[in-house]
Amino acid sequence: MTNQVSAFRWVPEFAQGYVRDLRVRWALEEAGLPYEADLLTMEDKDAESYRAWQPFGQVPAYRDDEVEMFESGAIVLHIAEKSEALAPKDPGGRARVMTWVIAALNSVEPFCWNFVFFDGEGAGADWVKRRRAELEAALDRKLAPLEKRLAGRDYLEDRFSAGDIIMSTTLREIVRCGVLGRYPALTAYVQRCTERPAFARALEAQMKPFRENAAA
Ligand SMILES: N[C@@H](CCC(=O)N[C@@H](CS)C(=O)NCC(=O)O)C(=O)O
Repeated sequence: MTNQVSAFRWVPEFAQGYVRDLRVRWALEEAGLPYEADLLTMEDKDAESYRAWQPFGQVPAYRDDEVEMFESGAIVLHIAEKSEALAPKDPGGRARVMTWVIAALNSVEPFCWNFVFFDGEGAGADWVKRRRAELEAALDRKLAPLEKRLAGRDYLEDRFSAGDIIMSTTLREIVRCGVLGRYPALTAYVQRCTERPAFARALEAQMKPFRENAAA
């Protein structure tokens, strides 16, 4: 069977280009593996059949001949097992890739997500105004060490890997809120990663149905 990735047929403009199936599409593009997108409406995601595939009714979910799974980080790690384009062969190198994937999802993404919320649904709320500085300081405690790590390096390790897919898509979320601009190495890193041809193909594949299904 062709590798399948679930994605939305359409999302509001602020989310276009940021939906997390992008990570999976990008990994598949880097690995040179073909796939088809299973496009969902907002109603489809609540169907029992989809919840059996992705219990939270979110995207992405993924299946191939061997597995059926969800969670973008887990899926990208699974694809990395199939392709040296995403992880080196040696166990030490693979362990480092897994480490960066989990670091991005567990140590960095929750802090970035606060700012996506502040500038979206939370914009203007009193508690956001009160807590923004404190949460920006918490985010800085994650970004400053990463800035140090990436100064003078192209990627998190000595080559591009699945870790860079997850870390750069995580950091890319906060470019819009202006916080990343204070970190030149991280800004250059996100730009370097997202200039990769495989990223451009993945982004276009996500955006195409949004254009086609845009409300008239
Ligand atoms: N931890 C999950 C998060 C998935 C996620 O947040 N998906 C969003 C799109 S980026 C979604 O499906 N939102 C619709 C909803 O929650 O109803 C992953 O990385 O796969």
